Amino acid sequence: MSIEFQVPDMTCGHCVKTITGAVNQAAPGASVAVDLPTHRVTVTGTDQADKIEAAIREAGYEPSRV
Ligand SMILES: [Cu+2]
Repeated sequence: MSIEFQVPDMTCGHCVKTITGAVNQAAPGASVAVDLPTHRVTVTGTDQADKIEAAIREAGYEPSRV
């Protein structure tokens, strides 16, 4: 099962790094795939969607579940 977020304000490599770090911290052991051109973050190996969404938000971005 994978959890997907759309993060429109993720715009560069720095954002990718910040968001990946936040997700890793919220869901240790999950794997994170980021597609910058489509602003899509896909997380697999966890069911902690709410926790991950909160972590991305805390990192300063506006994620929405897809
Ligand atoms: Cu950026």
